[in-house]
Amino acid sequence: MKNLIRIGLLASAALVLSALPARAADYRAEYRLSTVLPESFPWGAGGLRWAELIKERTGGRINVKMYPGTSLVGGDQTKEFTALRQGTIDLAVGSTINWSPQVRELNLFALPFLMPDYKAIDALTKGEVGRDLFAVLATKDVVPLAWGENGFREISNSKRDIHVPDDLKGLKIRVVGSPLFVETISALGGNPVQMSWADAQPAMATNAVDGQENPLSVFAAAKLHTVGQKHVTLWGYVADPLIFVVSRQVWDSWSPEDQRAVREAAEQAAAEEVALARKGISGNDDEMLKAIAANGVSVVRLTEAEKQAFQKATRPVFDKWVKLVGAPLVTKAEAAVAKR
Ligand code: X2X
Repeated sequence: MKNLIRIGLLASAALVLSALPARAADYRAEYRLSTVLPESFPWGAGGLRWAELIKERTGGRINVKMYPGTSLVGGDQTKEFTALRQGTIDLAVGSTINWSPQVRELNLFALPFLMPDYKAIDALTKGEVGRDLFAVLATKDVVPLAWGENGFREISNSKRDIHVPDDLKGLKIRVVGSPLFVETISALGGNPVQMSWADAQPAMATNAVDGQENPLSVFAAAKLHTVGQKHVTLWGYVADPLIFVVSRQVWDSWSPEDQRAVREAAEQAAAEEVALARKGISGNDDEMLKAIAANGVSVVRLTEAEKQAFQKATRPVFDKWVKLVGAPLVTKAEAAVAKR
């Protein structure tokens, strides 16, 4: 009888314990958050803000440290997603471009001229397409939480203004990530050279490459005019969203309360990051454009008619990649853009 009572007590104690939220003692002292760009860029600022909000909202139970420069994978940003799956990285704010070698659907955003304006980006990330892509990511050992933004990628170079595809002839343009970028620049007559962001700046400084393509927020914060980039063309051919994710294994080790806190922190940090990424280059706000021009950079804004020549030249690449991205997803995206 005594034994039975003892077993009963032990069993109920175990039940009570298992119902308690995971204790901070079970948590790691530090979780590693990867980004490509540091806090002087909207991207890194977003990562840091997320870490800060996580600390605040979990009462310090979850301590996240940001590692910019994709330093956890030796600067090779195309290996970031694999490192997340393997446990070298716990959280990330990553670009769709850098993860596209492992998640082919993410090439969607790099289909040339799919998204004509910011409303089009929002129509995709905030709609069914965004949810579909999160569902794909959820099958690959990560928990996607929110969409951020790197931005519309504008082309720059050290040699001349670009108005027509022919102006790209012979220009060596640094590109990153997916072969889709190599094919797009090639289709326009340029010479694409694939390399990491870390290698790109020295390559520009030494004229190993003539140009690159990145959002204006990146151009400005990285001071690309100081590495010879004196000509920028606003063509908005592609935009790369950012995705806030946590590795599935790490996520599962957290209590439901803490998971909620981390999700809400991601949503808030991402919203703030998108606003920052668009500051000075969208709506009526052209402060950043003016600052770039004031540094002696010639800024060319393509008219819709001028854009069409680039769109036409890259159409075969678009069509080829529809199959790789998945035709139903592209059709859904095109419909969402059309009715934005
Ligand atoms: O390497 C780039 O061009 C950057 C910083 O924009 C990305 O990581 C996609």
